[in-house]
Amino acid sequence: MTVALVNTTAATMVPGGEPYGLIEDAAIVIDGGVIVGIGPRRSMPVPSRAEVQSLQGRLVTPGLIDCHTHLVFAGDRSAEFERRLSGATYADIAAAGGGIRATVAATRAASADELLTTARLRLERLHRSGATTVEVKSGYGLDLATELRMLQVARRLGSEGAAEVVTTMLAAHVVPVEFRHDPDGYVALIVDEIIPAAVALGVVDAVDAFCEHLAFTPAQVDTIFNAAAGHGLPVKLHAAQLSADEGIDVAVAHDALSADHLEHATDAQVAAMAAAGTVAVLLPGATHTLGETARPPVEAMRRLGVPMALASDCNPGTSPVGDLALVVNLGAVLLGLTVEEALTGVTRHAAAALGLGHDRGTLEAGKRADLAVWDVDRPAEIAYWVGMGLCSAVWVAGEPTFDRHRVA
Ligand code: DI6
Ligand code: FE
Repeated sequence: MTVALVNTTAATMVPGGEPYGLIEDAAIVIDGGVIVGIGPRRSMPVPSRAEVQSLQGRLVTPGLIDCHTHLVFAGDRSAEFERRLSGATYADIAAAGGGIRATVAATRAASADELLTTARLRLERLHRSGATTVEVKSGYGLDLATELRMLQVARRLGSEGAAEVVTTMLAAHVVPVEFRHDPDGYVALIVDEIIPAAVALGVVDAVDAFCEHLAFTPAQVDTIFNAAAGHGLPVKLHAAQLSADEGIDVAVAHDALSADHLEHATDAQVAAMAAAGTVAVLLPGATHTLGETARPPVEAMRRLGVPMALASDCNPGTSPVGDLALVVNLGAVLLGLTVEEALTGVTRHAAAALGLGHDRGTLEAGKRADLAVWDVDRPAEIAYWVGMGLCSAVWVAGEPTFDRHRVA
């Protein structure tokens, strides 16, 4: 079926022309789930067989892409949040048996159905904030069975419709208690058993690790990335979130898709990322939730041309965030991105961070017809309004998944 969407302003996010790649009074022609033509309506040939639909004057952007989430998990850490508000630190809570370990215990105890039910609700909320592609990591299992269960649940979510899911193995999130005296033994388990089993089941699209003094060393990350390469899997890294080390250098050496967090990245590391084309994934939800004062070196990234993506980091400890419009706001307000940079961060650059830049992330002919439709006149409003829920319709691969105006 051919559809032509009209009566809309399109923020195509295609670089090089108008800010936001803006097209006023646009027509978008969709065929077979793909955009086959987009341009000003007066100069856009609309095939006579096309079903013409009005977007009622609303703004349309590419479907948003959340390229870093941990949205499969069990348990509840809102009490930790309350304790932090009254003075406890993230480290105090971890030392008292809370933090990531609490989520690992709850996730190990949860069935696939339980994980699926809670993760589905989170994915649905992200989708209703405009997300059409969502990356989902494992990393709260830290044993073979639970890591695989998390990834199977993520795959299943992706097969249910709504947003498309891309899966990432993060068995190297932290060292599980049972390996606390033998972290290299755990790395060997990841390399010898967990990654190969996930590959055999077809549930893993990329491999991630958390490089930090309280997690894994650069040398351990290097070992894990070598294993990923042996299976033909791309890699990415949680790097320089809490302290500086050589993690980013390891990521660049392995041609990582992205390095994420980066609050403590050095100038030399930013330059190395620019040279390698590594995407910087910035996660302002964690900055906000933890009240962190360190900021990623946005000015150096901008100057050297490192592509900056933004993501929710949706997780129960440091970023309980499930709305990409809020992430755009936080990227602008907390990290100092321009609104155009922030919107590029959840579209074109987020697609690049997932290795999907060839088929999504902008509105242009040849890309998937993944669209978010907004109750605003100008793109800047997506960053400006907070908590307004302004995404009013989403299309995935040429099909509307919901439209609040039409349902009303
Ligand atoms: N960095 C983080 O901020 C989260 N994981 C990571 O690698 C923390 C996740 C949690 O506290 O559950
Ligand atoms: Fe994360």
